[in-house]
Amino acid sequence: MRHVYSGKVREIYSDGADLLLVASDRVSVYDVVLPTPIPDKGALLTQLSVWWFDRLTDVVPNHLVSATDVPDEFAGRAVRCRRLEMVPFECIARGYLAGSGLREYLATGAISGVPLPPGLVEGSRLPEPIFTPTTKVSDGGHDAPATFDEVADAVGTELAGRLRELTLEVYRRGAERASANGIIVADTKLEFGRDADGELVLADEVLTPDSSRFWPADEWVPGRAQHAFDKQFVRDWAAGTGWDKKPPGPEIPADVVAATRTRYVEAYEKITGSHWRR
Ligand code: Q0N
Repeated sequence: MRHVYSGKVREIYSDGADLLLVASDRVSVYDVVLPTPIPDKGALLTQLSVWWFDRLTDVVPNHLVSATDVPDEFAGRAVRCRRLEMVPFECIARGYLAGSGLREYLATGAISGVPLPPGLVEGSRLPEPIFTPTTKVSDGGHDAPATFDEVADAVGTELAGRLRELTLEVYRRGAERASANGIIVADTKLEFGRDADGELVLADEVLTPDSSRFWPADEWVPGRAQHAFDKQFVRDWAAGTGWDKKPPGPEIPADVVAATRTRYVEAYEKITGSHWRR
């Protein structure tokens, strides 16, 4: 096994023909990883992603090989997947206005070239979900918006159109299931690749709180920053410490760790409808 990638909260290993995607219990706020783990976070997100992959096979095939055939030290928080030729764009669907999409809308009235009506505010629901791809910027920079035409120029119009359709369909499925259980999926980021036969395959993780913005539906108030379903306790506590949001971040107190773990368990249980046990 060879370590091939380190992200803020995940690692990738190469294992023969396969890759192992390993989720840690690390949590980041304000783009900084804090020194205190959230117990089970890696497993909860991995199992939620696996649950979604299984329920989306009628929409798109995925890269999963096994969620159980992984080394013991990673049990529950890793997946074995097929190595793909990755599409060099992050495929993002947005149903609500937040984050970089909000900033781009306020500056230009559009996101990734998709025009939006005037008068929207932070947290607004969009008239319909939109496809707002970004290009991956290497060495840790933030991703840059790409228009549909830029994606089409890079990968061809047909593939670009399929990426848009699949991304929006995955978002609609996720948003519908979550909203029936009190969670708004404001947006979600997908990654696709192509297998040896050239077939388009869904990769990375799907519809987790790390790859998507989850908001508690009963606290949704357009016109202000929305509460994060998962990280709000950490954010509120961190802001209250006077920390300047530069690394290193502060240790998280036990009560905030416990409340945050409960939120990840709740996200898993509300979406899958099954009990988290371990
Ligand atoms: C791959 N990434 C993107 C956070 C950042 N199935 C695959 N085959 C080949 N390469 C990749 C995958 C997948 N998934 C995707 N890097 C390599 C970086 N992400 C990946 C997960 O961690």
